[in-house]
Amino acid sequence: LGSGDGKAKAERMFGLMNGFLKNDPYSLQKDILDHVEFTVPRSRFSFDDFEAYQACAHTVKDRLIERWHDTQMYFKRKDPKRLYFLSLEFLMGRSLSNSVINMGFQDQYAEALSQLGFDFEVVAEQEADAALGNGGLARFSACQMDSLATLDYPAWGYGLRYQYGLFRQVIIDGYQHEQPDYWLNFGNPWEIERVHVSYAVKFHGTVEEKTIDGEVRHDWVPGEMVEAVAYDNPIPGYGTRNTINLRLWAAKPSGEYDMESFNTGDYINSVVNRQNAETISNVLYPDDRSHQGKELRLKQQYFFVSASLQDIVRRFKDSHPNFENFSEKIALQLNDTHPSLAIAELMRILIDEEHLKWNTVWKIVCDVFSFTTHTVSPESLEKIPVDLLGSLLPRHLQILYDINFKFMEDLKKKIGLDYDRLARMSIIKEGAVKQIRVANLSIVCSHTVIGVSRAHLELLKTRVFKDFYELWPEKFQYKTNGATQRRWIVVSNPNLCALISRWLGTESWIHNVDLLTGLREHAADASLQQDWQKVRRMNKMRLAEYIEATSGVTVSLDAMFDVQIKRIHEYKRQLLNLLGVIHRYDCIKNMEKGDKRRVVPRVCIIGGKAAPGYEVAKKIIKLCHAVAEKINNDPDVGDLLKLVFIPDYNVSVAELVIPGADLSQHLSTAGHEPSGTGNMKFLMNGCLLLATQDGSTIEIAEELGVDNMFSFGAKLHEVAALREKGLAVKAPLQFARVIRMVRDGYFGHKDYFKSLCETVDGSNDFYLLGHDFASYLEAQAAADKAFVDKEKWTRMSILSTAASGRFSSDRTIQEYAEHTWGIEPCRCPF
Ligand code: T68
Repeated sequence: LGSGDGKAKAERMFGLMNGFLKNDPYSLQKDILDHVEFTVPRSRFSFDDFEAYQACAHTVKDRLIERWHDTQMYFKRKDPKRLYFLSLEFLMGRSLSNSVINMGFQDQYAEALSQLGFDFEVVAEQEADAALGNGGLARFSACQMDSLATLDYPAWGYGLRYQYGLFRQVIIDGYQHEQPDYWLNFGNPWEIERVHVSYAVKFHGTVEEKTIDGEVRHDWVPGEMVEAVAYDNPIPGYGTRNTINLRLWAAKPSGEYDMESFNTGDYINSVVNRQNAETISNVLYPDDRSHQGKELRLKQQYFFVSASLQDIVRRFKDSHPNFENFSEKIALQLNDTHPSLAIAELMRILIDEEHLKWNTVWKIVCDVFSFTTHTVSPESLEKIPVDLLGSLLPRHLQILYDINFKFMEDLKKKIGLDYDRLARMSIIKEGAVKQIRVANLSIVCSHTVIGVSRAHLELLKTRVFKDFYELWPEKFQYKTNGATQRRWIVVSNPNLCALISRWLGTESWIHNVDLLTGLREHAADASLQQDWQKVRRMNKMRLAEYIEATSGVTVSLDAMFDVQIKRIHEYKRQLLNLLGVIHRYDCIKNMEKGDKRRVVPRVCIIGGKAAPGYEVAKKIIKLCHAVAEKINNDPDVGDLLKLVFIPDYNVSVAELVIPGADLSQHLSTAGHEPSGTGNMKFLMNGCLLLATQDGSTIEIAEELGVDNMFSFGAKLHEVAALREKGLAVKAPLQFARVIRMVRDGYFGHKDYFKSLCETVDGSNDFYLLGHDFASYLEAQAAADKAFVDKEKWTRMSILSTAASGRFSSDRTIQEYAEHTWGIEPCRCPF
């Protein structure tokens, strides 16, 4: 805190604060009421659940800020190597319960609120999800932030503060409609607006070359300037004071630049044009790949990386005299290719603004970046039209050409004049429309390229990035994804959490999740089994109430709750699930009355959003509703089979659904799911998996034993062989029969479903639904059989939770920290 005057001042300030904020229930109550009265502001004699939530959130934020300051001050003093995690998407969900639990004030808050006449759970449910992301990639970013904070790593996340998150899904007549997600409408008590932390981000214009002292300098004169303003979101670790930061940028009109246009006299239009700047951070692009080549998307990407890098370089310069040890002090993680313009931006800043030499900067760049890819399909790799980039970011295009020229020269020395391979590996794709291959750029300029599961790395090595792997095998690694047990057990399944702690005799598993293996020895214990079943039934009850409220369907708690929740996509094969349901229905319909007694009752639950432009996915949603309509109203079926679609699937809905699931389905065609993380969350919660051998499920099966799950479907090498044969596979008769039912209009909407049926017809059946159908039904039958044996099912359920330790994002983050980023824990001691 400095010396002399500074120190005396600091001591006086500290005295005035009277120590840290107090966290006993009485102090919390007082603080909550203060916020009700002065922040919300409502009268302390009259406020509702939502206002209680707002006030409560502000008291939590105050405490977070305190810890945040301490942590950041400590980082500054210690100056450890820092990680900056760059991601265009974070699916944070709700913050209240998570923050209170991580800070350790859960009981105090519950008591404080209860004495004020409120229920903590009800208050927490008032919070809107922060849905600044699409799916797995974005939720994984959020899990990683929790683990980084908990493991005391000196890290920050950077992203965009979208005004509208992922669209809300509304179902009308069984069809998906998209509505905007007005998540900031009632304010966001969690964020801290930093009006003083802002940077100008330039676009368009021209690049002028000047020679100064014999050196060529590039002066980019922009045609447009937008201000990036920081909004900080504190992320508390569990069981530590460490609180890290997620800094999100919002676009605002630039203060200085537009004087000229105002002087031209068209005042109104000038104001309107300035305001247009804000559109940059307006809305998250839904992942339908159609955004490729869109100017606004490119602007978003550059806006966010430019502001982040300006901020990172400024912070570095604050405490370092020069850039000599930049790469010893900073690791930059590219979360997929979306932030990869950061490479060119760092080069631009260091060369054009800091006047470092090209070779020096090149070395820095190659030492700081690591790149994780979350895709398997070469077609979905991002490409930017050269013309678009040249017009929006003229200086960056020059830099990219320079990088590519140097890379191509080096490559020729290594592989000779193999023009096909050179063309494939080039960062610039030649052709009628020249394009930048962003993945190639990311690989060339990163020290490490990371796959998200072992199987994913194999695909990268042998298919997606084969040429690069052969050139630089040492660059390629895998770090299997994970999920944080804090959110996915402690917050979302408190009863299971308490039960686990009781049986393990400790709560330490919450930050040392390997301890969960300790449950294995008790898996057959009758008393644990009984408690386990009780907890699971309570969770099912909660889910059943939610189903009734959202879809009007009453379900039996004795039925197996069978869940598939994730983005709707052909490769994830929700259609296979639906065809299985139709088959089950058909069997029940054709059964003798007496045989029905042997049917294991099921509630089939599907949830997920379809990208707005993805027709096939939207038809799958409609089919689900059409089939549900028929089955749920058929008196021949009753409680033996129900089908429900849960609308507007998001993080909070997942928190409710996952703990209540008996069985969960992960049906991707082998070789198509890079990792998957939903499977891990179900596993943690003791839900059995019915899955293909794909992505991280392969590793789950190894950890759990394949006998403890229901595995089916073509394996990776078989998929390849089948496709080579031109998919000349005969689908089983049952498959043809269920398809015919849909095609012939048994569920109505005959014309509408025609093209959907065609997607799985013979040689069109790219995702092999026909081929896998028989083994899928066998796996389903095995699940039915196991479910009837309560003792066996419960044992498998306990073993699932016991095997989930390896799939914690704590393990993932520790591996990244040690093998990729080279960062060490820095624990704030205050
Ligand atoms: C997912 N990818 C993978 N992408 O599909 C999943 N894409 O297997 C994996 O577990 C997860 O990433 C985490 O590694 C995505 O979620 C996107 O959401 C996305 C968004 C924009 C553009 C492209």
